[in-house]
Amino acid sequence: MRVLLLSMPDSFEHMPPIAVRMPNGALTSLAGNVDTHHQIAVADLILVQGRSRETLHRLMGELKPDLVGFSVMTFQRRTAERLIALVRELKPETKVVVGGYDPSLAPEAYLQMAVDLVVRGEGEITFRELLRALERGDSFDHIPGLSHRKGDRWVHNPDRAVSRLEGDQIKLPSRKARVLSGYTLLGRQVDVVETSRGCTYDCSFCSIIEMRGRNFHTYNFDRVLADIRDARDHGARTIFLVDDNITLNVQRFEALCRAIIDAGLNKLDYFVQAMTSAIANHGETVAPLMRRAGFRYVFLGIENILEDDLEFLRAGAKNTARENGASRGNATIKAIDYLHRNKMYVVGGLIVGNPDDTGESIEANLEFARRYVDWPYIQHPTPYPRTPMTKDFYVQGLVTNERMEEYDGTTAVVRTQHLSAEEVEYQRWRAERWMKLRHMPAAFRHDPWFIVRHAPEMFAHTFRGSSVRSVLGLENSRKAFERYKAIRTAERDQV
Ligand code: B12
Ligand code: SF4
Repeated sequence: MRVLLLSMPDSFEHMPPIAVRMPNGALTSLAGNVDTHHQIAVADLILVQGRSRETLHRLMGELKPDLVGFSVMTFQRRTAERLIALVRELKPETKVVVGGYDPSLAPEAYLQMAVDLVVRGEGEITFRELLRALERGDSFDHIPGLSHRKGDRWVHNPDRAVSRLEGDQIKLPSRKARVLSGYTLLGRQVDVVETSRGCTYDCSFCSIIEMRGRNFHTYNFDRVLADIRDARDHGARTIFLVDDNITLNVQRFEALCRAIIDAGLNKLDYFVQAMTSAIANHGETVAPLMRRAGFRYVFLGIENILEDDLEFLRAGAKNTARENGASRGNATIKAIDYLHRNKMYVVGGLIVGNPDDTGESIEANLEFARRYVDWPYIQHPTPYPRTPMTKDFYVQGLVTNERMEEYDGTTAVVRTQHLSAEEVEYQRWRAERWMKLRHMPAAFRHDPWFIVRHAPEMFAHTFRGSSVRSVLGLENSRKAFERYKAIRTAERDQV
């Protein structure tokens, strides 16, 4: 069969496409796990942002797919719906399948769309079985994890158990299936690699538990190293490890760093997301190893520096420093210190705008970010489908916006007991732009040519909506904020 797999072009404020165009790891993993006679093409539409329609038009003409698959996050739902309509218009007999976090956790949203099939949860095996059934004209009834149409009703097959990632149950991704190019992270070609799946924590804002339950499964190191080599051989100079929580087993993570060093793969740059407690409690050993393995930016899920907010986010445990088994308070500063001493940069993930937040509590978090983090990644709590937090926000009557295309994490869609959603977002936006600016010299030292060539665009993106007058303080910054919001609204409507 001829299959076209697409990820959506929408990006959010912290991922300006000029500097960050990351591949979607799900699609190449699907491509690597179907029977080899199928012709699979993977197109990450972030690479053609602003030209998605034309590109899809072209690819549909060239590839003439029998099946088109869409990988969708919640904030991309409207874009997906529009592109699905385009596929239908161009080739009505093509089957359409959707998968990823949004279709898995809110399948009901897709049942009204021109969609034939929904893959819920992990996709590799379900998708392989789906292609076999389509090819043979078999029934779909025995494929776990699949929702499908039967006459005018939808049938939701039972969930598929999560894969244990043992042996070659899940084969390596197929990067050669990609038909677009231009991936980048600050000017270096980037690729994504997984070493594990799952997490056993249950942070209230995170979709992972509803997606796959509380579990943690790992790939063996031979497979991980082969995957990194394959990414490198396809041109990558930077690797983003996309595990849900790679630091859940710190001993394993340390062994992985050693394996990367021993395999000579430490010339590549690595980006990773880590838990503060893991780094704080094991920093003495893990941080120097990370440095030697080539880790450069570490996204720390700090979430919030105030205990009450951490309790609401159910993120206290993963932010606690321990000594001799006893709790020693918030782990964040200790974790940051270990990373800085080992010359890594900290991307500080913070969530502001929780139910009890006041202007002062938000400012305390912003001040923390100014002082301690190298690159701010500050978001607002966002009620994604079926997370525990979503329930809490609805019970408290704090959800003010149900336009899913705005659920991108930097648009405040809930208010607090004390502040409007708009006020929360304004406070973050106003502060964060300047924090980003401060990181430019460090980025310049690593990738001078990229920064020289693109600094004006990056600056313009960071200060979107601002004018010379507003930067000099001659115009109220709320005017600039309104312009920024208008730019974001127009940008969301690109498809
Ligand atoms: C790595 C990651 C990122 C990375 C890299 C993204 C990339 N291009 O790969 C970065 C840091 C850039 C990122 C950014 C964002 N992310 Co993110 N990210 C993740 C993370 C940690 C892992 C995703 C991953 O690659 N997994 C590995 C792949 C193989 O698994 P998978 O994606 O689940 O795919 C499997 C199935 O879903 C299914 N499948 C997926 N697509 C399809 C398509 C078809 C056709 C089929 C059949 C099956 C299928 O099969 C796949 C293989 O089993 C998750 C989960 C988590 N713990 O936080 C969040 C997560 C996906 N991100 C999320 C969000 C919201 C974002 C942001 C909007 C903002 C934010 N909160 O950071 C931005 C948007 C980025 C943008 N486009 O501008 C949410 C999505 C929630 C939702 N309901 O939409 C998650 C779940 C985190 C959360 N808040 O709970 N993210
Ligand atoms: S530790 Fe990370 S992956 Fe695990 S539940 Fe919390 S936010 Fe999600």
